[in-house]
Amino acid sequence: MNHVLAAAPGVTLWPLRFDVREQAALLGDVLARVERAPFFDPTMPRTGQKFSVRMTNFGPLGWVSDAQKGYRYEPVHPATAQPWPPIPDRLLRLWHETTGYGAPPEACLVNFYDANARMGLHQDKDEAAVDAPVLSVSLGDSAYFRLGSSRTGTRRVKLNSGDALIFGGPARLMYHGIDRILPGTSTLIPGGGRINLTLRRVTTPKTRNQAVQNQGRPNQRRPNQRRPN
Ligand code: MD3
Ligand code: FE
Repeated sequence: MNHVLAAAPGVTLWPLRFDVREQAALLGDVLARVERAPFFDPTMPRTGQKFSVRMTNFGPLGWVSDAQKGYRYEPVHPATAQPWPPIPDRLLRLWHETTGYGAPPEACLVNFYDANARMGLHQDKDEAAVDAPVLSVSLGDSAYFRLGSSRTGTRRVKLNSGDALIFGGPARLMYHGIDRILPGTSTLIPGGGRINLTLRRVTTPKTRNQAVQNQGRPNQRRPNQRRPN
């Protein structure tokens, strides 16, 4: 496998995990779903200040934020009140291929960055399932990603269209953010900009497939799995 980024333990970068044709197919999956679940403008807890990033979600749960209730996961879109569209199969496949986590992701946050958008350093702490890694895929314009805190020191990593990034184990609660977008670095998204797709497990799963032990034995009953009556 062609991965590894020597930035920190638990961090894996796959440059160009999706080639240009796959990026176009994934963007098609995303834009078709965005028609049903349009980008909304999340706002900060208490102050109600807008983020510069616009968002939507796919999957059973979606990350939202507003002045009244703050950061949280919700099963429906804040504007349409409809369930979020399903997570694209090619992203579910990537999750199972790369994370080895024996349960599916529940949330796919879709962030849209225009040329001026950014995201300040933060931790992702709104998920009970901190044992699950976070998987992110970048599409469109490149961005400077920042990793680490003022306490530990930070590293800058350039993320390009088609790159996949996993944060697990000791890296799951690392500080991270997007310093800036590099406009005009990709022609993938009509009108320019960057889309980041972040897959997360939110709730602790009741049961997990034993990923490694079960590899290549898809139909075999696992030791702790009940027989149907
Ligand atoms: C490191 N998004 O939505 S994805 C976010 O490019 C977010 O849109 C950025 O941070 C973006 O919360 C970065 C990469 C990422 C996602 C989750 C992480 C890095 C992470 C969780 C823990 C550590
Ligand atoms: Fe984050």
